[in-house]
Amino acid sequence: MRKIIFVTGNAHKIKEAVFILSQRGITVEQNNCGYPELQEDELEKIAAYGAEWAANKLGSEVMVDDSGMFIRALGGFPGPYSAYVFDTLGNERILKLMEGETDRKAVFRCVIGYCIPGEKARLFTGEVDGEISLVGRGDAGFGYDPIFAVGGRTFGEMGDDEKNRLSHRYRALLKFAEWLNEGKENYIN
Ligand code: ITT
Repeated sequence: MRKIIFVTGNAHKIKEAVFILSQRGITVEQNNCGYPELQEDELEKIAAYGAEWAANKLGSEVMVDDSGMFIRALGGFPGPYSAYVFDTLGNERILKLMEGETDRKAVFRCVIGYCIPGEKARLFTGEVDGEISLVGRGDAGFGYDPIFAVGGRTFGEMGDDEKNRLSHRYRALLKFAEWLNEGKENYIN
């Protein structure tokens, strides 16, 4: 098994990454050292900076995950500010902002940053189209899961199994795992 250090303070992300990556021969170990989250307008820049910073600090290869929910009717808000907005407004206030809005389309995006000390980060992105529900539904998962729906069901209503087969994180981690495993095969041959 290939082991990767995942630098995040979010235990739910670890649980999802373990679920997805263990099936692909990759073990995940959490490191809580944190990294400076740039107030940037692109998830890619935040993930690249975080991965490079953490790899150099820990002296080992690492992965980080920067995710955000982009609501079309709100011009992509909260997007790269999703963590701050979740902490300050939360789901109920977002639903209030969306009251009376008929365009409920939203996209959840995940950027995985992977870095070896002294090198540039590599990025793997995944996204899933969805809709902001009219009310919060379901208590599974975390964060925006109760208000982000795919195919009529919120992530909060889905079990781990269902979310982890179609989520933004699943799609990004799948690309990451394929790339890691290809590298490994090339190395063995
Ligand atoms: P780290 O930066 O320590 O990894 P975080 O929770 O701050 O953890 P993000 O900045 O990537 O992570 O997350 C932005 C916000 O979006 C935050 O409030 C998360 O709870 C939320 N979020 C991220 N992924 C999510 C998912 O799969 N489902 C629901 N909410 C999610």
